[in-house]
Amino acid sequence: MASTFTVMISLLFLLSIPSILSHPLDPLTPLEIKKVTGIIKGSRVGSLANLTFHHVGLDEPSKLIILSWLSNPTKKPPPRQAFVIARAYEKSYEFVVSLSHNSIISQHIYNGTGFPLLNLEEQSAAKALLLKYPPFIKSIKKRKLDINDVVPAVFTVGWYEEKSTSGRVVKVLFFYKCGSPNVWVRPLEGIAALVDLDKMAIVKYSDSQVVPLPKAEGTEFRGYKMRPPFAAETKPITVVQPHGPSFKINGHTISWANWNLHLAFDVRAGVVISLASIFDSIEGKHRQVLYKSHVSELFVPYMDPTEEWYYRTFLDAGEFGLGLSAISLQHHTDCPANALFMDGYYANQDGQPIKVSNVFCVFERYAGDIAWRHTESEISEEVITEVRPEVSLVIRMISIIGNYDYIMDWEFKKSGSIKFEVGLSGILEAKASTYTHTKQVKQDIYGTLVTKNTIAVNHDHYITYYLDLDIDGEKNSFVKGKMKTITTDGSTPRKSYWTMIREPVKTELDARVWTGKPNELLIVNPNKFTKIGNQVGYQLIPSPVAIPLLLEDDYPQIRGAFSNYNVWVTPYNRSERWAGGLYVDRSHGDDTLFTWTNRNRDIDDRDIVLWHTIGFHHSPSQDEFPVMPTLNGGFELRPSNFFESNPILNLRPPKPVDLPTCNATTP
Ligand SMILES: *[C@@H]1O[C@H](CO)[C@@H](O)[C@H](O)[C@H]1NC(C)=O
Ligand SMILES: *[C@@H]1O[C@H](CO)[C@@H](O)[C@H](O)[C@H]1NC(C)=O
Ligand SMILES: *[C@@H]1O[C@H](CO)[C@@H](O)[C@H](O)[C@H]1NC(C)=O
Ligand SMILES: *[C@@H]1O[C@H](CO)[C@@H](O)[C@H](O)[C@H]1NC(C)=O
Ligand SMILES: [Cu+2]
Repeated sequence: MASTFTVMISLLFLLSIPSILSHPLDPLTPLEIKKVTGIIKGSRVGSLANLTFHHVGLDEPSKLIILSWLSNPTKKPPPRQAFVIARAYEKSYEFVVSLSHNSIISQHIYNGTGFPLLNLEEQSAAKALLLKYPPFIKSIKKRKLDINDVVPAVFTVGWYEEKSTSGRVVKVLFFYKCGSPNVWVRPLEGIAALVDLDKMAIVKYSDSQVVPLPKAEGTEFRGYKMRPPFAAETKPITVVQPHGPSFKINGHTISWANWNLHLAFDVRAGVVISLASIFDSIEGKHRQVLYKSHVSELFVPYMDPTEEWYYRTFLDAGEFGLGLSAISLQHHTDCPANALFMDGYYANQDGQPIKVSNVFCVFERYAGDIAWRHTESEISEEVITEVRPEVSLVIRMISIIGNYDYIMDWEFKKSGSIKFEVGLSGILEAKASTYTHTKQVKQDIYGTLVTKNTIAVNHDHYITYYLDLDIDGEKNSFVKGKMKTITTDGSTPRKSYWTMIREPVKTELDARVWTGKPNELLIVNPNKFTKIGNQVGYQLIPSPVAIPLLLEDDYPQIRGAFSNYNVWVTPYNRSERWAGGLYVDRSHGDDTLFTWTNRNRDIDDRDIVLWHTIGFHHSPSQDEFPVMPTLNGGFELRPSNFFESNPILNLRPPKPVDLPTCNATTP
């Protein structure tokens, strides 16, 4: 009794005293998650049915409210609200809950196409169902395998205008762990089950063929199991900051060098960066750059059209959640020795807060790179050399979507650049096959034979970023600079040169771009110029580019239509955040960046959002087996006439650091 009482007192205390560190964009705290789901469970629909929670997150105050609060942050922060998607009676319920009034502000049933994020508990339940299913047990016996070594996994199935299976169904597929933890390269090809998640029932089961199980040998990846000869080793290396890091984390606000930003965890997007502003020493104040940015969707279509594989066309952010799939980062390996860590919280199926410790790391990167330099040797009296080392701030999260590991970095530079980088690692999605040598292959195998009996299937990764830039204010414009070859009139020995023709883009459809062509893409503030008259802006330096190769009317491409172009610009709209739609699982592609922009709205001199998709066409190779060395790609947002001159010109040369272990000795 006494302990319950104390807990209650402390809960009340925590709830009633606003933390001095709280910021209106902070993610829901564990207490807030409990409170929100408790209110919903106590409501009429909650008391009649067993609601399952699929999305519990902050319902952000409007931009207007945030900006007005920012102008005077000592003011009381705006009231906190949560946005929730729950399932009951095979329907998706949307709730907006007020945390200050402990009440449901709005509630309605979503009746459009598609379903919310899959929660982890229902995936486990679907898998457990199969392990007790007599026909499946029979299939395993038939193959002379041990059911205790079977590892089931849940796969989303997309949408193909099916008449028969309209519900919230997933496939359960099977893998084998005896002899190696590398289950993804050892599929029990030919066995598949279709499970209805709402009914939690097997609706279809098939055991169509027996394909040899790929051998365990050569698939191991655990360090302690490795035997010589080992790969070449290098001597120990680390980053040492004897005076500690140069950044400060205050709640969720991070300040470092000339940058200020807010970092939040979201169950769907993972990392959400807001209110990134940079100090301008000439203007003597912080200037707005990025109102909000996060990964909006991750589209991974596989290229095997056969019965057992055709449906594998994942929309990972909206189906599995990049935050929900994020792991606790390891000190010294996932992040360098000088990293600090932050935790994240999400709501499980029952609405209980679940902690993911060390879900983000924040560190200063110094990898021996150069921020700027010049050696002047034309002046005869002296040789001048000025060099400024590059030290940047990195925020990292790693999501594990089944077999793949996505390492996502946000890097802030003192020069004003922001780099967005993705590293792909993990295990290739493999198909078991009878082939043991490429000589036997006489037809399309939809991938690469990476070892005997194992085909790594061709696929793409498209990562779409939501980039709400607010360059010195909300009203911005998108400018396309076309580089044009000009033929001279013969008055000069040169026959040609290129010039830049910059044009503001007025509407959404004209803003769609393929970045393969030599273009300069700018978000500018059309109402602000430098002292000498250039328009203040930021440039998108795109990369890497992957042009979709599927037909535009193919079902996966309709659902992933946001990859039809790799640059889009839309007018800011609070409800347009998820490029594949809010309800992505089994969606029909009727709520995508593609459908929104077809309205061809005005985007000139207003609050606009830039969307950029980076892509990888992945035709696997043996070098990526049994674990894939990281493949990196990313893009940069770089100041373009944003500052009057190089903002780090007056960065003082670094003082020599004298640390006992840091001097390289010349042999
Ligand atoms: C809700 O869950 C409880 C406990 O698991 C169960 O006994 C009850 O039948 C469920 N109610 C409904 C409406 O599904
Ligand atoms: C779906 O909801 C909308 C708006 O709430 C309503 O106008 C429409 O009739 C509903 N459609 C169905 C099929 O229930
Ligand atoms: C905002 O976006 C939603 C979803 O696309 C749309 O229904 C609504 O009309 C949009 N609002 C405006 C003002 O464009
Ligand atoms: C490391 O190098 C610095 C600069 O060359 C020198 O002053 C210092 O004595 C060296 N320290 C050690 C431990 O060798
Ligand atoms: Cu890949």
